[in-house]
Amino acid sequence: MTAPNVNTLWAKTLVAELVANGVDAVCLSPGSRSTPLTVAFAEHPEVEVFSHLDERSAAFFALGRGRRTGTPTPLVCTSGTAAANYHPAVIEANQSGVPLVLLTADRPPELIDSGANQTVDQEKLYGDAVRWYRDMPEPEAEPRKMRMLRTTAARALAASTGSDPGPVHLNCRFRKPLEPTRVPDDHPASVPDDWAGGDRAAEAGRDGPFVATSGGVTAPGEDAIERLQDAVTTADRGLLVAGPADDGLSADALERLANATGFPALADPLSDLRFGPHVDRLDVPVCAGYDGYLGTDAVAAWDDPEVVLRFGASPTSKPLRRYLRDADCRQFVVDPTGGWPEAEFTATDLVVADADATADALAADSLGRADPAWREQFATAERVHWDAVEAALDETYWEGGVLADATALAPDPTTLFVSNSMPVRDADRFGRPRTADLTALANRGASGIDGITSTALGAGSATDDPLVLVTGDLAYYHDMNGLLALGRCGVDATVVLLNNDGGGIFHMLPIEEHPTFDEQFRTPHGLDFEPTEALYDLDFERTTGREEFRERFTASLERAGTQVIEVRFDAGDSHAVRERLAERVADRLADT
Ligand SMILES: Cc1ncc(C[n+]2csc(CCOP(=O)(O)OP(=O)(O)O)c2C)c(N)n1
Ligand SMILES: [Mg+2]
Repeated sequence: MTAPNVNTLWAKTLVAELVANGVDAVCLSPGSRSTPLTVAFAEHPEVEVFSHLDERSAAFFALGRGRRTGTPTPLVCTSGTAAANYHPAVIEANQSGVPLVLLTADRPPELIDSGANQTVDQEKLYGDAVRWYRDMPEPEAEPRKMRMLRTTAARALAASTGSDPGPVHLNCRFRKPLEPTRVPDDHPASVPDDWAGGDRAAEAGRDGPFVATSGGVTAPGEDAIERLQDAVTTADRGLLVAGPADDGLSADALERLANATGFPALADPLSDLRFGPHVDRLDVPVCAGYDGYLGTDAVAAWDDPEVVLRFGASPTSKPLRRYLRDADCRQFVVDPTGGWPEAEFTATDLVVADADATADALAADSLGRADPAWREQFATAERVHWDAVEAALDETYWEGGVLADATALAPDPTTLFVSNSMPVRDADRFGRPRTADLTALANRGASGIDGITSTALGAGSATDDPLVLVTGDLAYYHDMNGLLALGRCGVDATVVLLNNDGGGIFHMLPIEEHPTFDEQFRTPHGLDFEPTEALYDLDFERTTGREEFRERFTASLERAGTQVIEVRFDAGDSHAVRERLAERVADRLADT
């Protein structure tokens, strides 16, 4: 079959090559200039199509899928501001290393800056936020260009998923006709009758990818392993710190490293090491209450660690970041991308290598085990912290209590998405380690409160796990458009809406005392979110008190469909509970 015009040939070839390289889904948004790509994706039998009306939500949805799976879901939009609406998600994908492939349609080059409709400068639109950019040439039935097209598709995916994953942008220019209509033989967009079938790069392609790309794992150099071994074997007190990472240190590698060193492991909820069967298997404590005790006077009186091995991004917990800042010791940061994820500038060694490869190379030799008293200090602090949390849950309910309950009650397995602001911090401080396979995710690259719902639903669409989203009211408001994906993209979720009527996080800042605090920072809005039930495919439920929340949460996870469970709090009260708890932990630790 010969394509009816060169745009159709070009788009079909591009899509075929993406599919040959593993793409199996796409996020499409309506528009005219992108017609060739939209039709090629929509008609491909092996591509699952997620249709989004709002490009901003589309990009966050694709981000969620990429974050959950490590595989990009391409995005297609029309020219103009549509492409600019991808930008927030591109920034997040860049800063948290999530694969994303952006296919923006554009006009032919002579129309740039000409006053032509819906025409803007899309060249390098996302600046340095992409791993790779190509301004695609105009489609043409020409063998070398077709080979370039297929090679570019393979290269885009390789750049997006390689050792430093992230977004890739192909700006795709099309001249009319955009639809798959046959043009006369003498039309500039015509494809010669025998051409497409005759060139191996065009419709036929190859058996499999035109270019098969393979990456690899960056192994640590011998010098790095020697430095690590020297530091670890001579240390009585060491720590393993796993920060947020979608594909960081694995539980198996952590287990081997923890058992070889005897160092306590501090696991960020977003590290994938806070939850899972390994939690019971390690013979060192998997620490998760550190946000509650590292800032106390009792801990300040402990000896500093002598060595810290850090994996993943900078930890969510501020007390942990401060503790690492103040510890006078050797600090190794292991990062396969060489991204220096260390904003306190206290690292003494950067190891540019895969986390598991580094852990395994290190654990292969006998390292001598850390001082048991050091481990015991952490084990005791953990007990004090979690006892205090349990006691508080019996007495009162606060936003953090919801995170404690949601992480404790989520079925095994669950994909748990937590919004920025207080939900992720409360998940960090109150999400107790358990053996269930919870995949906790958040947008911590740029920590925006935009696109939270869409990212969560994207992550949920990519797995059979039940999906739980815990979000604040401003974040829920910010991405209400994203709720359309529930019905349109067939995603079910349990959404916990912590409604404290504004930005509760600002209570933690000195601005709380300033006269502008309420109007300009906390921004109480009084919005009633119940009407989202009538607009979107969801049931809206309001709860009060712990027991009712626990019942509804559990029931929601046993039901089909989406339930938004709103729990109302006074942000100041919740904050007071957090402070009381911190004091209690500090007092009890001082007594031990
Ligand atoms: C897009 C964006 N705008 C503004 C901010 C600044 N900001 C951080 S937290 C926050 C308040 C969030 O409120 P909510 O979602 O209700 O969570 P809460 O603070 O109540 O826990 C704001 C406005 C941001 N991070 N991202
Ligand atoms: Mg709020």
